[in-house]
Amino acid sequence: MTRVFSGVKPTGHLTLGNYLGAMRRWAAEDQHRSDALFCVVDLHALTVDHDPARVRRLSRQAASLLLAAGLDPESCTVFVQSHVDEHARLSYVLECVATDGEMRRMIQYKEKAVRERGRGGSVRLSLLTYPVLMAADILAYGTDEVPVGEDQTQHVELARDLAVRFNQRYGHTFVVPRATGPAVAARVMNLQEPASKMGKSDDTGPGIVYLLDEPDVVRKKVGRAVTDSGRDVVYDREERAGLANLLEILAACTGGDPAELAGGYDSYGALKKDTAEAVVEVLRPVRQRHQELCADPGYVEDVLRDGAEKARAMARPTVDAAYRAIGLLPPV
Ligand code: AQP
Repeated sequence: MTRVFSGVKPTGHLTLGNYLGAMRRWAAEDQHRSDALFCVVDLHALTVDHDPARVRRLSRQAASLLLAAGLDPESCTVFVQSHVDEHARLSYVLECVATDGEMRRMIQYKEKAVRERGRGGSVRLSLLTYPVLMAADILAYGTDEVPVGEDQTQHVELARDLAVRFNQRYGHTFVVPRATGPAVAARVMNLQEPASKMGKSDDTGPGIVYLLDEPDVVRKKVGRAVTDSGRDVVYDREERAGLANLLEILAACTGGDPAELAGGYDSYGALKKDTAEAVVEVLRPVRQRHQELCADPGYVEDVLRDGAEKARAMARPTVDAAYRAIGLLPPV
């Protein structure tokens, strides 16, 4: 059976981009057709300036939102990365096959390094090596497919390269994974800055729809989305980025095609109104289920405990095999 692995990083409140680009598909498709693991990748949240209490809070919330989005522990494994030591164990070994040049070429590293410096901070070494830890997340489980939004495909490519290189040098150890992306909304853009991705750790609150935003907040944010000074509604990602983003969000929420949907509108106002309502409807069940789960924290804890146990058992043989293959002495 196909093995699927993916995760979310608790660096902020989860967004519509996380949902449309990744989580919705995990719940609707991946968990049913594959042997899937989904993870709150909390170690990755330590790569930028962070508040420990906030990371803990966001990790719990992310786990609860994964379940609220429809992940069913009967169908897949849901767990927290730091609860499974194998990720960090394998990461070090993969650092021994990765190069610093590869790390410095990663687009997310370059963008986030600039942002961290702009905020007056320094760049943590872990931000540079983060893609290696992500490769370890993926390779530890013999993953075939990694369903991600567009921003993560470069990191999955790196995981592929490291798997191939390791296998060539030290003998076949890892399955070589591939990224899979959604047909629409692979890259949901910031409503206020349509040239930038809607990112959960950005500073532009009004441009980001969070999964737990109240319906009226969603309406306000979509209603105030930056478009352009034109009047006609056309789908053009290059020239009309703000408009294209709204059409893609609407298409992703209603199952339509962005270019075809554009033909049905003669004003920006009507498009914004329909997009806002479509988003409100898509998020309604997630918010409701999240509220129910908040009232039952013991359930979420049980899911995470069982998930970590299953994940550990799945990862250990591959990570042990990698240790042997690269030349480490087995424990006596
Ligand atoms: N704007 C987006 N459009 C489509 N997909 C997106 N994803 C994230 N943002 C968008 C996808 O969501 C999954 C989980 O993302 P992540 O938690 O690993 O973080 P990220 O990719 O670094 O994106 P964020 O949410 O913007 O976090 P920060 O601000 O911390 O960098 C991934 O599959 C991702 O592709």
